[in-house]
Amino acid sequence: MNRIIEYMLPPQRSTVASEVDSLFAFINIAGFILFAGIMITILIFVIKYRRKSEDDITPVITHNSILEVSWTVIPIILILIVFSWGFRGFLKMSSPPANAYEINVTAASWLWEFRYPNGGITVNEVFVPVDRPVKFIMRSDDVLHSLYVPDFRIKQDVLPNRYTTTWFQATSTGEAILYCTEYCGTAHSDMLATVHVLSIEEFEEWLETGLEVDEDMPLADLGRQTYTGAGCNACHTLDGTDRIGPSFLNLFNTERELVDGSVVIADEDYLRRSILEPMAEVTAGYPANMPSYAGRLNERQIDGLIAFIKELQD
Ligand code: HEC
Ligand SMILES: [Cu+2]
Repeated sequence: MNRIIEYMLPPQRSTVASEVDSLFAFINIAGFILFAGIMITILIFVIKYRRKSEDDITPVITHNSILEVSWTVIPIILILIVFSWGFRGFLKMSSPPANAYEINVTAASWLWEFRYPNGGITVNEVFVPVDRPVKFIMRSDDVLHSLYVPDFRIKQDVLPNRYTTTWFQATSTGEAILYCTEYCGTAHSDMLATVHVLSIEEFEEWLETGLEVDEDMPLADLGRQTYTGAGCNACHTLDGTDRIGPSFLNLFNTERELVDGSVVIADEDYLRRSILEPMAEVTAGYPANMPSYAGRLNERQIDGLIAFIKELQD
C-alpha cells in the first residue's frame, strides 16, 4: 500500500502527510473494491438471467429485506468511517499548536511575500525550520488566491480583507514548491514560491544573517539576483519578448508611451517609480497589473535592479 502511495503522490514531508495519504488510499481502495464488485455482479447477472426462450417471463419480485438493509447499512458505515477519519485530520490541520513559529504571508497578483517576526521580508521564497510547527497567517492584496504545498499536504484559500491560517511541521530539510492553486489571472501559473526547510541551527543563522544584503556584491549582480528572487521574471523577459509586461532589454533611456497618451523617458527615476508605484505610470499596450514593490525591496535592491536594467542593451 505504501508503494502505491509513493507512486501516486508527492513525497510525505510533513507530520500530517501520512494521515492524509492513508485516508486517500482507504477511499481509493474502498471505491475500487465496490466498483469491481458491482461490475462483476452485473456481468454475472447479465449472463445468468438472460432471456433464454420466447416464453421466458420475468418473475415479479416485490422486495428483499436482507439485501435492502445491507446495501443501506454498509455504505453508511463506510461514510461514517471516512467522515470521522477526515474530521479528525481536519481538526488537527486547522488548529496550529500554540508554540508555532508565525510567518505573515501576503499574496498579490502575482507574487508571494513572507514577513518574519524579526521584520525580515522575502518574496517568492520562504525559509522555515524543520521539526517545528510553522503557522502562516495569510491575506491577499487583491483577488482570491490559494496557498498549496503538495509535499506538506496543506492547501488553504487566501482572501482579501480577511486572515486565513494554515500550519505544518516539516519532517525533512530541503526544498518544496509552493503553488497558487486558485485561478487568479494571466500569470497564475507563475505564482510559485520555494519553501526552504532548514535545520534549526541553519534557520537561526539565516535569521541573523540571511536577510542582510551582501554589501560587496556589485549592484548589477544584486539586480539580477533580485530579478529572479523577487519574481520580476514571471512578467518581464530579458530577451526582447513580451510576457505580461514589457521586456527589460533595451528599455533604459528609451521613450515610453503611457496609457494617458503622454511620453516619458525611461531614466533611473522612471524605473524607480515603475517599481514602487507601478499604477502611477502605466505603459500603453500592457495591463495595469504589476504589483507594487514598495516596502518589499530595500533601497540597495532597487538600485541594483536599476543598474541591472541599464546594462541590458544589445
Ligand atoms: C505580475 C506581473 C509583474 C511583475 C511580477 C512585475 N512586473 Fe513590472 N510590469 C508589469 C506590467 C504589466 C507592466 C506594464 C504596465 C505598467 O507600466 O504598469 C510593468 C512595467 C514595468 C516597468 C516599466 C516598463 C516600461 O516599459 O515602461 C518596469 C521598469 C518594471 N515593470 C519593473 C519591474 C521589476 C523590477 C519587477 C520585479 C521587482 C517587476 N516589474 C515585476 C508586470 C509585472
Ligand atoms: Cu494566485
